[in-house]
Amino acid sequence: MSYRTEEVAYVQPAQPAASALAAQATQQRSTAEYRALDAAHHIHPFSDMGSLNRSGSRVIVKAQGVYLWDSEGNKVIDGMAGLWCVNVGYGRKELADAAYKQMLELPYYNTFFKTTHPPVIELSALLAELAPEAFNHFFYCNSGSEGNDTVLRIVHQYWATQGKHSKKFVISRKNGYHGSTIAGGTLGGMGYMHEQMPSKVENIVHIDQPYFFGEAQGNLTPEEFALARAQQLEAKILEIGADNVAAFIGEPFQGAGGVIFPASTYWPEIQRICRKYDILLVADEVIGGFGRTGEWFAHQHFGFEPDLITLAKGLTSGYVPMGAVGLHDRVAKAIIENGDFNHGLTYSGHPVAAAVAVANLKLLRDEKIVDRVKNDTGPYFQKQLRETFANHPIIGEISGTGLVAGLQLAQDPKARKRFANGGDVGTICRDFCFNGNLIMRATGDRMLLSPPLVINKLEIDEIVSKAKKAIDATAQQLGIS
Ligand code: PXG
Repeated sequence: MSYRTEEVAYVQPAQPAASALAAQATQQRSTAEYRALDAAHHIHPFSDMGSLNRSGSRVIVKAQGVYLWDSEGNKVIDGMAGLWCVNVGYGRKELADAAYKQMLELPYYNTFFKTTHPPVIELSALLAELAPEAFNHFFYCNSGSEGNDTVLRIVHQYWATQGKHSKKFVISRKNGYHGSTIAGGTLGGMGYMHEQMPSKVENIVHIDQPYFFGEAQGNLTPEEFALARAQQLEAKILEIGADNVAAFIGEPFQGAGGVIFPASTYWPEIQRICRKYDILLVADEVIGGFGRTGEWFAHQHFGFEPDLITLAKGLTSGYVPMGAVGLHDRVAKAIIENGDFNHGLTYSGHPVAAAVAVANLKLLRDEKIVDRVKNDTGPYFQKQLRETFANHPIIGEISGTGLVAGLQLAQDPKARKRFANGGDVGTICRDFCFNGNLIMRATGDRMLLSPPLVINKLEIDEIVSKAKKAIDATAQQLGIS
């Protein structure tokens, strides 16, 4: 390859007609060619590449609203909003326009060295307007994982400013998910990720999750069980020593871990314990943030007040990568008034990402999309799921609120008995969904739904009826009726 571009006169290529451009943009090669090239050169995240390369990936070529199209022309309804992120749905021109305009105006400048720029200023002011009252400051990064790395840095700095240097431990939960950087992976409680990590971040420990269906013993009610699980935090703090504990982090509801919704007793007790022992409370809002539960932030649904919130995904509806951490005033004050905070990324507050985030948040606000999830589509979605699967022979529990749900597949729903070989049945069901042109994610034997927040009732009906078909087919394959 030659880099001697100065010798080459640049010739503007002839512009193809708009329709030809669109065809090119969506598909330039046959499915077989795409698959062969993908297998030859692309390592996918969280995948067994040998087996994937043998079967071939599904090639997604375009999207609009709540629908995706693959390279074979199949129209697929996206029950997962991409990976829990495309909150405003696909194809919103406002976001593309914001990116285009910003790229021409100022595609990049940094926010180090005493500089800033309009998009990041507008975004910060808008987030302060949309977030709960005490959240007025935001630090930016590119992803949820980096957001949680940033959380660790802020927590550490906060306690240093308070002169409490021994407060180093962060408590998190088994089966929580906080990303896949070394810090995110350590904070998360996924054993299969820990096994493959070269090393872990120090001073991170885990307590049990509030997973009632799978882990409650005896005759505990969901409320009693959730309270007991929250009280494990207190036991862990006493074991480590409150002077050594810096923070507790949790997703208000566990997303990747299976849409696990704790009973109402859980978060108030966690908050009480954090306050009692002077421990920062961090809500990882990467999935729950920006309307998923019908509130702007999921911690508002559960009624607690965190000190830090991690944001990503719905911040830009996934159109471009961006993450952030929101700081409660009391934490922000300590960070602002105590000298250098030595943390930052080339793309902290990237102008194009910030411009897209602003356009996205304005859509969520001005089109009253979050309100609709709370008062209309969310309740409808939950009702349809609960009615459709009432007394279903392999559905043990439906969790969720707003536009997020987890369906527990179970051998004996009434006895809360799960299938042996956790995950096998989920995979069978997931494959039926896939073949039925519904994207529904499986975590073990829980089937997860988290559609774009702009979904309408007809589209909700389509998801629910396709999910029913897939779950019925799964039951039939298992010989259960
Ligand atoms: N926190 C939470 C609560 C998340 O769900 C992250 C942090 C990390 O964000 P980034 O942007 O670094 O990926 C996440 C991400 C799945 C799945 O299969 C879930 C996530 C990511 C990829 C796959 O459910 N959540």
